[in-house]
Order: sequence, then structure tokens, then C-alpha cells
Amino acid sequence: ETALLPGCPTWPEEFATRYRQAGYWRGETFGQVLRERAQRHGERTAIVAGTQRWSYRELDERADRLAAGLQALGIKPRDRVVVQLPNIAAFFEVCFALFRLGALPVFALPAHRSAEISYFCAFTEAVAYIIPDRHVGFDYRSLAEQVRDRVPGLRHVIVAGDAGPFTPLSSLYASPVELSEPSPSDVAFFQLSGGSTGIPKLIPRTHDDYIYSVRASAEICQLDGSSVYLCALPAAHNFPLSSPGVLGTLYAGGTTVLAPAPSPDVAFPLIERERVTITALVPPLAMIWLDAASARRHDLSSLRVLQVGGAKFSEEAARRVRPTLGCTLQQVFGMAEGLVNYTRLDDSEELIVTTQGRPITSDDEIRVVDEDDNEVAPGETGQLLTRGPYTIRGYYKAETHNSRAFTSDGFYRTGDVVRVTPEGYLVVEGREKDQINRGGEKVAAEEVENHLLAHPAVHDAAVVAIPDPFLGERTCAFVIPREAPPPAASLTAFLRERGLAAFKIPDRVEFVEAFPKTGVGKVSKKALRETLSRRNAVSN
Ligand code: J2J
Repeated sequence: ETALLPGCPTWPEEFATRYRQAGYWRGETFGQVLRERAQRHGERTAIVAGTQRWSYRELDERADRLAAGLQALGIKPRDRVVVQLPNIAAFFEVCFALFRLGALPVFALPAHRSAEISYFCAFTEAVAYIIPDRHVGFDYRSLAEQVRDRVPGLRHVIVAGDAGPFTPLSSLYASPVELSEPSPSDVAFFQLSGGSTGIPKLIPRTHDDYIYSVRASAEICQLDGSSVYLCALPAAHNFPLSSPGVLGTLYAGGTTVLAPAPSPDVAFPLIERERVTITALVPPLAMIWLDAASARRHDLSSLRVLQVGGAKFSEEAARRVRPTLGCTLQQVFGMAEGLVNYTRLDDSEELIVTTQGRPITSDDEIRVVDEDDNEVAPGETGQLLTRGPYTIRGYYKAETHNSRAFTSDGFYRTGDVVRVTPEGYLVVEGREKDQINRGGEKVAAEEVENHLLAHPAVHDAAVVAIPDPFLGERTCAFVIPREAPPPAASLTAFLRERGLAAFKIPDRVEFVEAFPKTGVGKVSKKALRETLSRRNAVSN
């Protein structure tokens, strides 16, 4: 047994043994899963993207050839590689090539910009950064130039498409070479945390734990070889990647269709053409789909399951899914750190529309606690703590933060406020962490505050959520200016120039002279949110 990558906390041996004995961890790697599927049903279609259709055999061969080429470039097992690819077929050949090589993808989102990407590259000491040439009007090669200037350790920029000054992905296909299999208990890749701190946190996931969550999720969603999964959300996100997502579909031998955008005008023709059976959305998109589906311009009759998660889906909208789309709603309450809850396909409509589901397995330990970590009475609301066979025991290289984000006995503090129904289902009632959930996109308040504080006219800043009928929440930055307030637009432009992803730019800026304080002298974000509703009442 080899040790885990340094900087990655792991499960104590007694838990690891238990999870193996219970059959959760089976000692498989992602590379082996693909190999086995290619041998079993090589001619089935694995990936559809635009006019490309790759069979399992083709995906398998491409991964082998790319792995050889990446190795020839000098990329070694455990090297970190920041992967920022949108929903294109190359995403998956790159993933599996890296898995086979034992190199570790760091999954960035297409929306990330130079502030985030430079940080990921520097913090993980990445040797390579893999991008598309362009995507929805944005040129990732110019982003890569900025990142390369800021992170000298980055040795390679690899481009799917027109590479410009960088290395074309297409130049890397080489004759397959013999590679040693990575250890299933070692880290396979890094996911990003939604975060609640000043700097983003990285989540180490192992082959063993992630394959378990993917396999069990595929079973819960009843995926098989006839399943067709439409990947409409960005594939790098934990939800469309693993719940059961693209990897679950692959595990089951089904077909994944990659949608370049999640809008009905792009997704509906794909559902009709490819006879899609299951897809996953965040609540704002689900509402757009419900409105568009009423027009009935496309045949969506193949759709059996619509998964909605990432943020709370209102009961009102949830009730519209079956009558409007003729399929089952599945609520999914998950997190990149591990724990995923699903309503089950055969649950009563009442459970499906009023809860966020229950954990994958009874070995997902759930505790609902008060401020002093004491368990609340059954059915009462409290903070959710969890521990289990696919929930991490700590973030990558974050010892100090880990001692706060995990209990001493290894429970992850999710920061979510929930209650458990008599059926054992979770209902998300709120949040205790300092994060804004902008329609499923997570914004760590402190991260944005730190960027605002870098502006010369800003004395202090506090970022809070404001309710929004469409996104659920939007962001508002309260700013104490040093002197006369600068134009709000100059502050948001400043954040953009610093290379912050667009979804983190405050939707609204309010100038104040001081922040309301709590009893212990901390900024009261609750009082700030109330300030806003008062100001709105005055201006309306
Ligand atoms: C309320 N809040 C939710 C829900 C997530 C599957 C599905 C989602 C994610 C995800 C994921 C919610 N109702 N249905 O990784 O595999 C909020 C909670 C949670 C945080 C995690 C998956 N579903 N949330 O959203 O890491 O606050 O993962 O702690 O991006 O999203 O965010 P993230």
C-alpha cells in the first residue's frame, strides 16, 4: 500500500478497512473501468458532441494514445494538471489519459479567469494547463498567457483546437505505452470547493471513493446500457460529473451527450435527436426549461428523469415538473466534498417535491447539531455534519482550515442548515457558511471581500446574499469608502480586471458609513441584509 499524495488527509485505517469490507471500495481505478467497458461493449457510443460520436473503443484508444503523448512531454504520475475544458469530447479523453498516467487533474470551471486559474496553478504546483482555443466568445489562449506570466512553474499549456503559441492537444497522440496502474486508494483528481473562505479550497478525491459514489449513484438512477445522459451543466462540476453524471453513465455503459450550452434552444433539439433519458440542471435552468417546454415545439418524450440540484428548488416549481415534462423529478443535494442525497425514482410525489432526498448509503453518517455540536432533537433544524465512504477527511494542504471545517472525529461541517423528516429525508432550510449560492454557482463572500479591499478607494467591504426570484440569491457588496464613494461600476470593473470569474462579481454595490455589529463585535451580515430590504422599501 503506497501512501497518499502528501498534503491530502485520508480515512483512518479502521474506516478504510470497513469501507473495503463492506464492498464500497473495490480497488478499481478509472482507467480500468474504461478499459473494461471498452472490452465489454466497444462499439457502443460513449460520447456524442456536435458531429463527433466516439465509441467506448475509440475513447479507450484515444486515452491510451494521449497518455503516451503526455508522458513523452514529461508529465509524471502525481503531477498536477489544471484542466479547464468546456463540454467538448476532448474533456473526457484528457481526463482518462491523465487517470491512466496517474497525473492528477485539477478541475477548473470554464467561467474561471486569471485570478482563480493562477491560484490553482501556483497552489498545486501544476506542470500543465489544458484549455480550449475559444469557447462562447472567450479566448482561453490569452487567459493562458496571463497565467503563464504569473506562474513560472507552469511548463506546458495544451490547447484543444487552434493552439496559437502553445502545444496542440492533437500533436500529443502517440503509440500507446505500458503504464503502471495508479493506486486505487490514492488521489485521482481535485475538485473545487464552493468555498466560504478567502482562498478557494481543493478537494482530493480518490479512485476508490469516487468510483463508489459514481457506481451507487448510477444504481439509484437506474442507469444501464440504454441510458442517454445529457450533460448540460459544465462537465467539470461534481454534479454532472458524478451524480451520476457522465462518469456514472460511462460506468453503466450508456451514452453521454454533451450540450455546449444548457438553454432550451440548444438542449431540446439534442433531447429529441438523441432520445435523451436523463439530465441534470440547477433550479434557475429548470424553471427556464419548464416555461419553454410548455410551448411543445420539441419531442421530449424520451426524458424519464430530470435531476435538479445545486441550490434549493422551490416546491412550487418542483410540482410543475411531472405535468410539464412528463418525467420524474429527482432532487439532488450534493457537495464536491462528498455526501450526495437523492430522492428515489419510486418515491411518492410528496417526498420528491418537498425534500432534498436521502444519502446514497446508510454508511453516510448524518449528524444535525446546534452551535455547540450537540445533536438536536429528531426533526429539529440544525447544522449538517457528515462522514462516510466518499466524504473527504480534509482539504488539500489546508491544515489550519481543516481543523475548523472538520470535527475531531472526522465529520465534515457542511455549513448547511437542515432537518431530517420522519422518513429520513433531508430538507435544506438554510445555510450557516459565509457563502452566496447564486443559482447553484457558489460565491465565497470573503474571497470577493479580499479583492474589493485591494481597491484604493475601499476602506472595508462585506458581501451578502440578497433574495432573488430567479437565481434564488444574488450578491450585494456593502462598501465603506475611504472618502467620497467611487462609481459602483468602477469597483466591478476593478474586480473584472483582477481576473475574477463573472459569477463572483457583485450584482449590486451599496455604500455605507459603517457596518452593523453583532454582540461580539463581528460584522452582522444579517443586519446588512435587513438594511437592504429597508432601502428597497424606501426606493420602491
Ligand atoms: C439546497 N442546497 C443545495 C440542494 C447543493 C450533486 C448536486 C449538487 C452538488 C453541488 C454536487 C442543493 N438544495 N438540492 O456536488 O454532486 C448547496 C449546499 C451544498 C453546496 C455544495 C453534487 N444542492 N446545495 O452543488 O460543491 O449548500 O456541489 O453544501 O457546488 O450546494 O455545492 P457544490
